[in-house]
Amino acid sequence: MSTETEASAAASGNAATDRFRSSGKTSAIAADVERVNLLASKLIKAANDIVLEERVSYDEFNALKAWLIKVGEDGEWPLFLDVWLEHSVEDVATDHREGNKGSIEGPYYVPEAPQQNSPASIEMREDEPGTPLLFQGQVKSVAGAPLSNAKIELWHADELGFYSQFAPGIPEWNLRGTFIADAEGNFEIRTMQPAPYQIPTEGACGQLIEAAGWHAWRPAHLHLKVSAPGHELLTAQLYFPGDVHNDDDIATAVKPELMLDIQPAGSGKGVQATYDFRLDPQ
Ligand code: MBD
Ligand code: FE
Repeated sequence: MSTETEASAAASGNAATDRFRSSGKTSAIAADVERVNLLASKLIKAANDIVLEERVSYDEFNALKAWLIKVGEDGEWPLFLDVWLEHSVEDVATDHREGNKGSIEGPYYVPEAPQQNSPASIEMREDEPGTPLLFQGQVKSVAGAPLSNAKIELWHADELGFYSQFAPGIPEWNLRGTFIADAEGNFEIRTMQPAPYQIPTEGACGQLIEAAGWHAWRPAHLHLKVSAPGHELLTAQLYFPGDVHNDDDIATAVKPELMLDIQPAGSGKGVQATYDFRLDPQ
């Protein structure tokens, strides 16, 4: 493994930790004593039950202690929690919805990416590697009405699996953008097809994956936040049919409803990916 990839893994963990700290998400935490008591007690009991049932040794206990310390040192708490826990939180948060299924946000969202009106091209390097992808579709209500003034935030990895602002040497807003659909909710965004993605393997999360004999792959994916006035914000990921990791995503974030319809591009260059969103009323 090269020094460069090691450097980028450490940097991406710390960048994700800094991003979370400055996201404002922690300000919503209310200190409800009964709720903390309930959740903390259940978590501690679950851990103790495992120790007793599996007869965990002191060596194993100390390995856990060392590993938890390393998760913090590597800045990988956002990565760890988003990969192995966020999918259940997301299920609970959205199980009332009749419209679109969503998926986890993950650790690499950055708000306020540069905004353009559709049709548009996402920001990318002049020599951005990969297959051109035309991402198109329509934003509608649950009842099927087109939603004017719909907004689509799109972010994804490049063809090497790196996210701008979390890997070094990539322009700040590369493959990130905010797009306003037309009056009928239609959008057309030109980008580059992302590759299957391996979560950073050099830090504490990678150490766990290797020690447990797992793999570090997520299928190729687009990340989105879709919104329209009077409707619930949808955080989602979209996937490419046939990706070998659609069935064994390390982050358990694939749902059958989140598959893109992929066709050869009308222009003959690259592919077009179509998806229609249905947003629940607020
Ligand atoms: C990603 O790109 C991602 O989407 C998730 C959920 C976790 C780690 C990296
Ligand atoms: Fe991702």
